[in-house]
Amino acid sequence: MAIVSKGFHGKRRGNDGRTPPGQHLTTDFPVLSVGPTPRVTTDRWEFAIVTERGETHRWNWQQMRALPNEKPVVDIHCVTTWSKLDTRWRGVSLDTLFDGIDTAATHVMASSYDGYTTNLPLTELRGGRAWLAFEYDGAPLRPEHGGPARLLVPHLYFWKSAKWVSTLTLMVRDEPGFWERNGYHDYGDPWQEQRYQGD
Ligand SMILES: Nc1nc2c(c(=O)[nH]1)N[C@H]1C(S)=C(S)[C@@H](COP(=O)(O)O)O[C@H]1N2
Ligand SMILES: [Mo]
Repeated sequence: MAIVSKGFHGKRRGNDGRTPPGQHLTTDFPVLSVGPTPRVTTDRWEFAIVTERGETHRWNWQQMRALPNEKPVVDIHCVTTWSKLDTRWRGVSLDTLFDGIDTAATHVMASSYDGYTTNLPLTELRGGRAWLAFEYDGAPLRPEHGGPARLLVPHLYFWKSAKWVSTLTLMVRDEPGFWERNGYHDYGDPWQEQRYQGD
């Protein structure tokens, strides 16, 4: 009897082990935005982390760009079922931005220049797994993809990666963001298929 692994002739999607259940791979880069692209220029750009006590830590573009940055190569997964492998970014690790900020918070609300919000547990933004990304594929991040800078949290569904992010608000309890109030999952792990509340 020939030894042929079942997976070899199978038509299962995601049999590369990198495509979460219910996802298919794409090579293009779809744009998904709730509203129009806000035009934010780097001379007006500002990013802030606000603690649960209301203390605000601010960076303008030059200050943010003076921080050490990294070049993550990561897989991204959109809840609308596309996944894209080996996407290349450049950005500041959120560990660097949170460094020296004293907080007892458990959750974070990310808010963006277009009014978009999304909630995440603080631990998901730490440990070298999340970035404030300002380059994609060797070029400045294009406005439709969140430029000048967006959150990049690739281990969660891509709606958690807020484009045009302006503020991270530290919270001592969880609160739903825009899509989460509209039925999307609070956590959003693509490997657990946490698409909707209750998944
Ligand atoms: N500010 C903002 N961030 C956002 C969105 C948005 O509408 N506004 N859409 C989210 C969704 S649902 C996805 S899938 C990704 C899409 O990112 P892309 O347009 O770069 O592919 O951005 C996320 N971040
Ligand atoms: Mo999405």
